[in-house]
Amino acid sequence: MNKKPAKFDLVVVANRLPVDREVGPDGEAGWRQSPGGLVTGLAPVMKTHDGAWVGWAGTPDEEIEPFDLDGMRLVPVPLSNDEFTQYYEGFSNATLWPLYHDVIAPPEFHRTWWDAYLRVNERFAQAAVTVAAENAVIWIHDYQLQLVPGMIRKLRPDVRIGFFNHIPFPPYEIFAQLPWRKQILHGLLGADLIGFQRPYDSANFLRAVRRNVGTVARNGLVRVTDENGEESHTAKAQSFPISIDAAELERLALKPEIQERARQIREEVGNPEVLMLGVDRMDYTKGIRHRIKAFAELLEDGALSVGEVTLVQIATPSRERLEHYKQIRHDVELAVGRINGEYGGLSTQAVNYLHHSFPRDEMVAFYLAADVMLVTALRDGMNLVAKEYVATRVNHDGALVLSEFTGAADELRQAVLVNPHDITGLKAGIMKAVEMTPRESARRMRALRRRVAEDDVQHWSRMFLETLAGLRRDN
Ligand code: ADQ
Repeated sequence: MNKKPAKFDLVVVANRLPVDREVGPDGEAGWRQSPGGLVTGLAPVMKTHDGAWVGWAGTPDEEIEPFDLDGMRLVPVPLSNDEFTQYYEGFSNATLWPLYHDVIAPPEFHRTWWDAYLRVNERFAQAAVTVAAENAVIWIHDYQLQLVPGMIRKLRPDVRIGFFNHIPFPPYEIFAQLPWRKQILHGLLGADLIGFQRPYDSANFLRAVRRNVGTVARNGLVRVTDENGEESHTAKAQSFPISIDAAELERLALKPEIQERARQIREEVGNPEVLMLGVDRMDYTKGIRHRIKAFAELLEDGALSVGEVTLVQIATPSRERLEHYKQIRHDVELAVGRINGEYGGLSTQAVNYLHHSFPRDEMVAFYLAADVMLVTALRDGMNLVAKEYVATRVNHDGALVLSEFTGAADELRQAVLVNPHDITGLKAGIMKAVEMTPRESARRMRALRRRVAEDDVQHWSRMFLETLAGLRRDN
């Protein structure tokens, strides 16, 4: 009973649809928009542009008809159980994810995973062109779908194609390990505009293009040729650092009930002088172990003491069937157990560890409760947690300790920047944040907040789409 036309002017393609399944009070299953940053950034343009979103609904072996939600057409792409294992867990998260994050864990290369990646990318491309109107804009997201731009260009030369990579693009020496590096580059070069988080990522990509595809890249422009050597189009690579819905977070941070909840959280952990917070997906890229090690050494040295200081570490469950994820969870839980055994008391914990997901309001209450936010990723495309913390500090207090290896560090220069591999330096960074005077905190926080408020996620999606629309079409 859809009244909307079957063709759309703006089509977003991402591995996941921006919805979660929800069972209503009547016991009927329905859908609810999931609170991700991507949907926040795109919702306004989706509504004004007659937009469709193509993606997987989250359960393998399930066929779902397209449906409408909150002014968007949602177009589910099915995945079989084997495809979930090979395309998603395998090629996306056990090959590409570690390869693109500085090989912190060793990537695995399996030809059967690649075959599944190819097949699933083809399905996403087909689904996207089926709903794209003549001359539509198709915006593809992230490392799971790097072949889709090239596939769409072959099927539909009339559409404009944008691609945005949410994770880093690795230095060539690492990328070169990938047996299918040429296919990936050709896939990405199918786009008119290829967006990255940082100029560094974009430069890495252009270097890989120069080394493998042989086309000359200048000012981020690549003259792309087809299989017959004929000039096909110009692709542009550029950085567009993603951000958050800063105004919405600020609105939540000003709500009296959320401020009250922040006070309760402090009370629940024993009203320490300093509450330190870590918020991450449970992922080996996030540097959770390094952070806990630095904290343990500070307790050992007597620089900090339990009772005065506590660390709240929230780690969302993630990719739990993969070996390296089982390992990191095991390592973190062992380290937390050790510290608490060594330094905790009956009613005071050194580390308060929570392995769950929380609603948005509760996350904001945690940010408000924290005097020091610890973001110590070993490599991270951007890191939205750092920006979220800043956006909620409506009283201009608190200090952010931020890894140099996050995209966010390019913009958030007034944070206490650290190299998480250097445990001595990390300890010094944590102490600097703990001992920072209110005046110094306020000076830094004001500058950080200005940056996050100006460059929010709406600005990000507008910049990307305007740049895409403004590119000269020469084919
Ligand atoms: P992620 O690796 O998931 O994102 P991040 O950017 O920090 O990392 O985003 C995590 C999001 O999940 C944040 O919005 C945070 O509030 C939320 N979150 C974390 N723990 C939670 C919990 N326990 N309960 C509820 N919400 C929780 C990838 C890339 C990043 C890039 C983003 C966006 O790896 O580098 O910044 O995409 O492009």
